[in-house]
Amino acid sequence: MSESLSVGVLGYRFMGRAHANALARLPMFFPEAPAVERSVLIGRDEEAVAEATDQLGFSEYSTDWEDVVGDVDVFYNLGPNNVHADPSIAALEAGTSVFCEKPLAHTLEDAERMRDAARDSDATAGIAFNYRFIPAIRYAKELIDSGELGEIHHVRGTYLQDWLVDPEAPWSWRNDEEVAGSGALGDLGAHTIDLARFLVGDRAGEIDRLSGHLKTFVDERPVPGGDEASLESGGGESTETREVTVDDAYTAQASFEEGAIATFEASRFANGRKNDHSIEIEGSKGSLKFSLERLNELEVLREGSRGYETVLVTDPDDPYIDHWWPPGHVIGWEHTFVHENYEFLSAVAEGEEHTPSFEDGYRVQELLDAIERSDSEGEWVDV
Ligand code: SOE
Repeated sequence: MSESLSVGVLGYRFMGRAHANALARLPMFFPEAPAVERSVLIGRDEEAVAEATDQLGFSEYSTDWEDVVGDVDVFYNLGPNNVHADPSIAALEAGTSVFCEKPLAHTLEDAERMRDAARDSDATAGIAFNYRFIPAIRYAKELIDSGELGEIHHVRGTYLQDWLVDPEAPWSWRNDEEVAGSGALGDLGAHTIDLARFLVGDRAGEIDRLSGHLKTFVDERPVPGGDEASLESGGGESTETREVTVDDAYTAQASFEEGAIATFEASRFANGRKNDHSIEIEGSKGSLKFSLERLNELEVLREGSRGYETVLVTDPDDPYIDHWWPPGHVIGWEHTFVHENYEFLSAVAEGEEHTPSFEDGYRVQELLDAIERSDSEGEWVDV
């Protein structure tokens, strides 16, 4: 391996910018992180990828992932869900480490192939569940692991957005089952289910039984522009419509092996909620509440106390905070990407496994799949 890690990134829109920003911040704020070269940016639209290459600070671009995955030390797969499997598997087979956006794949079969490829490869494979890397979430995990909440009884997770509540909001690949696999369920629910597993899994075990319900409120939407780029960005105008083949919202109830029970919900129709990812956990001794809209805070109920206290998680000894600003100088959504990139690239440089792994991504995908099965069969399913 060369002195610095060369990185090839597939995807240059929302997630491409979030990860490129993280890579640029690392040497400034995490000087102990391995050195990284933003080597190749990959995309199908040559003009757009060339422009993004300059903007995001990459050395060159390619329009074909097959030319890149064996030539770099690390491959980031930030493309739509149906292009997660083949490029990631090819990279792992070539000994290239892979960081893949969530959900792991658009089908359980592809997720299984990816999990197996990661098992068979000596390279590091990680899934980008960025919300695990919020300092307040790490703090919550420490409280739960140290037994401060006691036995876990309840987990309640919601991820609420409203960008599709307007029936004229444009169709995009996120509305297409063949590309995305599912809608709010895979895009948002994957985050919540991963957080639940991360936070309480060591005490409550895995989710072993669940029932799910999926809902599509608007089943046809106007197609913008016509080309791929405008489909992604929502730009352009057209009178054509296209069918929505995924859910706009889901709800699920679940039980954990050790007896805790959970409810989960995500929606793109929660009018007034922009990007609110919340999790609440109640245990025999204490409880906690977290909302992404106040991501520097954790509400904690401690044993013997009459009410919740709000803990501002910005002290130097809070996870990752010593890398940023003095106490009370809050951090934001983009910092979660810096933290996860730091952990992932450090694991790559050390030749170690990264958590969350492709195995974690696969476990989440099994649960997403079980929620869909439960909805279509109309009954609880064992996982
Ligand atoms: C969807 O709107 C989305 O961008 C997700 O794809 C991300 O994973 C989530 O973090 C924010 O919302």
